[in-house]
Amino acid sequence: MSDIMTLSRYILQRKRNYDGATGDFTILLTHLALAMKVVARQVAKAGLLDVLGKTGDHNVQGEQVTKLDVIANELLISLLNDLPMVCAIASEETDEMCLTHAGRLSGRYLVCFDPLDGSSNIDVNVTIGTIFSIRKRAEVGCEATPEDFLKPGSEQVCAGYAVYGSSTMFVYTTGDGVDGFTLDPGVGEFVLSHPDMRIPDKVTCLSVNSTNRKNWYPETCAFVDHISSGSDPRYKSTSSRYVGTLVADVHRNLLVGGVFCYPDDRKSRRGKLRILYEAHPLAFVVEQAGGSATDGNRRILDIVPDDLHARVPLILGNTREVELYGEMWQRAHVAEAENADARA
Ligand code: AHM
Ligand code: MG
Repeated sequence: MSDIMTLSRYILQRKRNYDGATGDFTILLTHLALAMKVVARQVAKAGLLDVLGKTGDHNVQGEQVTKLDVIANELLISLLNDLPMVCAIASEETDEMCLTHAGRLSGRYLVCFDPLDGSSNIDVNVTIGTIFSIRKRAEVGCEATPEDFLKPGSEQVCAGYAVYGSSTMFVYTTGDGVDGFTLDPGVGEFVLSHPDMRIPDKVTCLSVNSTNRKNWYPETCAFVDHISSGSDPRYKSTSSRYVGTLVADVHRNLLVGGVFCYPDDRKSRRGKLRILYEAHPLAFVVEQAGGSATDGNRRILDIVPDDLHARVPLILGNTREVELYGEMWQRAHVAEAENADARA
């Protein structure tokens, strides 16, 4: 191997092309990547932690054995806490926003994350991941407030994720395409393996939890039936794939083409997935890879959350299918309004 493009080299090279760069963003992103390397190491030992955990709540070194999502959350918070460019953190695992020690007054960046996405898969050794999103606040010199986070997804300056699968990958965008890096465990570095990722224009996978069908609204039934019926040649080789880890489903669909769908339904009226920690960052990545994301009626990146933990219906992947879902949503809502008029 005569050359190796590590994540840090790559970020530094990009920085040279950007006037006015202070290096703050480079430091922030490399710390996030470091956190994900540490989480990957913990994930690799997950079964072992569990075995040790069963002997009591302490491992052989006398350390407390904690659940992996708590470990990942605490690790990310502690690394970001010491960075002077980060003023505040919002995590899916934490009720309130948290001001950092080092940057609470002067830091420009706000960071959101889902420390371990796919929690139900942790104990069964199935792919899980970490999702992150970075925003810049308008003013520095004062403490950030939760309102600083409650902005449209189009204001993110960077978003990405790590997937802890057969290998660990780190994928991110700063609004100029999407690049993917694979962790080389021997070197301990993320190495550029998937430059300029683009979602292929074919629907290899449809990812939806079909057991929720009993609660679905008509647009979701119509959409899934259209793709599954086999009548449209575009979906001849489409297959159902659902990991139950959002980031794993989205990552796979980004590589092979497909659409992920976690709609609102009669049981979860606002959907299940969180805007700040899941929908905004993954919509940013998917759009930058040539795809789209909607809640049925609105582009995900235009949605302004009304709460740090607000949820949203999420349909994302190939643009054609995301638009098709939007058309079915419109049709279903027009029909519903006509029925209501007829009854009045
Ligand atoms: P989590 O962040 O607590 O793991 O929950 C979100 C997860 C997503 O990763 C996944 O797409 C979804 O929940 C699966 O939900 P369900 O089991 O209802 O299909
Ligand atoms: Mg999640």
